Amino acid sequence: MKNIYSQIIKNKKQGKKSLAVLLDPDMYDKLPQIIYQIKKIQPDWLFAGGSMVQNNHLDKMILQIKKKCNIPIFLFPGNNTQISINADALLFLSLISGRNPEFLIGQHVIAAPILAKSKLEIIPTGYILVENGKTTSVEYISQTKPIPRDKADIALATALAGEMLGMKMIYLEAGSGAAKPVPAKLIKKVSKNLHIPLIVGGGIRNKKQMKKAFEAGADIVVIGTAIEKGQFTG
Ligand code: 1GP
Repeated sequence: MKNIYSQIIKNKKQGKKSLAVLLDPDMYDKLPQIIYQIKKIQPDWLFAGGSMVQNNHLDKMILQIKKKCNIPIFLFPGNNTQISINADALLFLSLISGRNPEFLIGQHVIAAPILAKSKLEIIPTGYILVENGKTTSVEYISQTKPIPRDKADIALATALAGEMLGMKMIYLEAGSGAAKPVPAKLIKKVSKNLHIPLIVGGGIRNKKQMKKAFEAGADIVVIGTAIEKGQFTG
C-alpha cells in the first residue's frame, strides 16, 4: 500500500482532522490493554517507535497489531535500528529545530539503503521540538535544544524552511510525556502559513487539549502516554 500520504493530503483538503496513537514497543507486555484502548478510540493512524526504545519488540508488536486492527502503521523511528518491513509507512524524520547533524542527516544515510529495498512508504517529515517545561527523552537523546514556547516566529521560520526543502509534513513535538503540550498560539502561527500537513503531539492527555490543537490548525494529533495508561479522558 503506497497511498497513505495521498490520503493525508485528501483529508487536509477536506478539512478532515485525524488522530494517531503512538505505540511504544517497550509497552509490548501491555499490548492487549493497548489494543483494547485502540479499538475503543478508533484512531485513523498508528505510529510505532520512540526516542528511547530499549528492546527489540517493534516487529512482533506490529505483527500482533496487524492481526487485531486494520489501521495503517507508521514507523516513528528514534534511530536507524527502529525499522520494520511489516509497517506501512515511515516518517523519515529530520530534527530541523536542532543542529545535531546525526539527527538531521546522519541516521538517514545509514537507513536509506535498507529503506530503498523495502515496500515502506517513506514520508519525509520536518521534526520540530518545542520547549514543554521539562527535559524530555527526545531532547536529551538528540542533544538538541527545543524552540522556546513563546518563539512562534522561529517555529514558523523552521517549518517553512522544512517545506521549502521538500519535506512533506511538519511534526510539532513537545516530547512524549511533556509537561505542557505545544501552545495553541504557536500551532496557529505555523498552520496558517504552511501548505503541507501539520502533525502535533506531546503531552496531550484529554479531548479538550486534542480539540484545542485541531482548532489551532493541526491536521493530525498524536497521543501516546495517556492512551498507554488508559487515562485519555473526555
Ligand atoms: C511523542 O508526540 C508523541 O512523540 C506523543 O506524546 O506520549 O505525550 O502523548 P505523548
